[in-house]
Amino acid sequence: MQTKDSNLLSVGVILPVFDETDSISEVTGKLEQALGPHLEEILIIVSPKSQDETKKICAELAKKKNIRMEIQEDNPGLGPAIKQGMASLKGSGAILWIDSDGEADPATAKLMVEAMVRKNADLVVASRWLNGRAGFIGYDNTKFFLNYWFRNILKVIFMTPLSELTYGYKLFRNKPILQQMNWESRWHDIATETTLKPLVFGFKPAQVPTVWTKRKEGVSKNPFKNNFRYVYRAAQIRLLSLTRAGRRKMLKPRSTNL
Ligand SMILES: Nc1nc2c(ncn2[C@@H]2O[C@H](COP(=O)(O)OP(=O)(O)OP(=O)(O)O)[C@@H](O)[C@H]2O)c(=O)[nH]1
Ligand SMILES: [Mg+2]
Repeated sequence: MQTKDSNLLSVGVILPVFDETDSISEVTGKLEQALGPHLEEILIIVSPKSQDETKKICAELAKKKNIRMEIQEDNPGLGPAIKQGMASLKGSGAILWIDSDGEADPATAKLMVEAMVRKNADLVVASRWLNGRAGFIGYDNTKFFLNYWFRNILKVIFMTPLSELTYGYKLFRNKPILQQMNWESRWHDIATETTLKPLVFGFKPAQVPTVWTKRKEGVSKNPFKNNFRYVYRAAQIRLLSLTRAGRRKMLKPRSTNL
């Protein structure tokens, strides 16, 4: 599906929601401003385990012209929510993933679209690291330290110029191969899987600076043990990327497009 002007990159947005409340409409409102005519639709994927107030807010928002809501079909976990969003937005020119908890800055989406068009990039990540420590407002110190070293190691192992490899906020060009990818993560490691796999399959990367600000309400659904899942996922992808058979395993069964 394209926006009215066929020269415009049409962006479908995946907005995963679990128990958030006020931040959801803040994010959608700011995204509408940031993306302007590029915005095709915002797809809210809401966890069925969310509180009633959350579901009510999402249903109310979905009455707007360019907002749609789907209940997450495969539970639990953030991974299947993103997988469902990718499939549901298969007609969009590009797919943006942004969280609904208010930690990501929706204004960055404008820079991401501009970078994709100007640099002819296939994957644009919002990078907190391009702003140094100032890119993380209210971030836990231990997590910052671990994240710093983990992404340094990943940068070397995956030989990529990207400074951000574990964050969910990113824009994908919706190339056919993106829809063939076999997203395996059930938990928050989907954030690293959705950056590393496109890199393995030759997506041209770009990055723009952003600032992460700790949520003002609700709680994180990302427990500390997920850090180990990120390590496992990255190691698995690197190993699979070494052989043709391994790369085939990263795609849905019976795909021939390698
Ligand atoms: N649909 C759906 N959304 C989820 C699920 N888990 C988390 N989310 C949403 O995904 C986004 C990221 O989840 P968070 O728990 O904030 O995780 P995080 O931002 O990676 O971790 P922190 O840095 O600790 O905040 C938020 O907007 C959540 O509402 C889930 O199982 N299903
Ligand atoms: Mg969060």
